[in-house]
Amino acid sequence: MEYQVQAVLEYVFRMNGSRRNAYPSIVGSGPNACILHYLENNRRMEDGDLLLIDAGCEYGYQASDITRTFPVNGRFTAPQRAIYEIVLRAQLAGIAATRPGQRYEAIHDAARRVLTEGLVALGLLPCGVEESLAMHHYREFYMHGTGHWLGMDVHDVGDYRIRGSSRELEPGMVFTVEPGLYFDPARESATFYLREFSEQEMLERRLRLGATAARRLDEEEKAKAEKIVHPIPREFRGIGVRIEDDILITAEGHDVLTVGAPKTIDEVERICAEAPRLPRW
Ligand SMILES: [Mn+2]
Repeated sequence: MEYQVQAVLEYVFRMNGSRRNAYPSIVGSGPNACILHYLENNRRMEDGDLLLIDAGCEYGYQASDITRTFPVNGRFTAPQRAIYEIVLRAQLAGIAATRPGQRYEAIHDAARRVLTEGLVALGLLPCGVEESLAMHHYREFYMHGTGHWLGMDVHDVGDYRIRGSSRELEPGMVFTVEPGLYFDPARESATFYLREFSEQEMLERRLRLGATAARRLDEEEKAKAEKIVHPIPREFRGIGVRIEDDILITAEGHDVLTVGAPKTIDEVERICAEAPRLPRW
């Protein structure tokens, strides 16, 4: 059961001196990997499922926030592997963009470009890479941001933009890099609207009009735009993958604080095949 995996994980946290979790553990298998804030953790895992674990302990009053996605039977299927590789490439591209002086939003830009390239290559988006980016079509399968500040709280305080422009990274800043892709098990197709927009514009509109009026205007624009209904092949439905690390900006570049957690397909499959190593009481 998912909650039994949660119990083992939190046992390891406690046995290593962490009194609390940084946030409620997400242990989502199969279709539950596609639910961003899944907290029930009450499903029986099945052969062929992916298991998405987003969990972090608090230690010395500092929060951590790590996500890894595992194949329940120890081996990724071909479609799972294809999606995992795209998310991993996007995550590495996001991390590679982290250094002092870089804009915070460069991380999201790098990650969504790689996700879009991968989705286009798999035939999951109806247009080319540049058009898909300009129209934000990746959002059908990647509906969250690429990270957040991390500190005494898991979504720590701090501005992401100052006077309208993205903040520059400075040594000592800590944040997460966490791209993902999610394919609802019941969704046979996605609707893509042919209209370009900038996130900056949308942000300003929301500030100017308020969330409700901005959403209404957005719906009106969508209704007027041309659209393409594009199929989602059955083999991808029900796949949810997210990979998340914690990054410290240093004087020279960055330090991946969670580098010890297996991440490549080979590393993940290898650790799935190993005998458990639980701390003893
Ligand atoms: Mn996070």
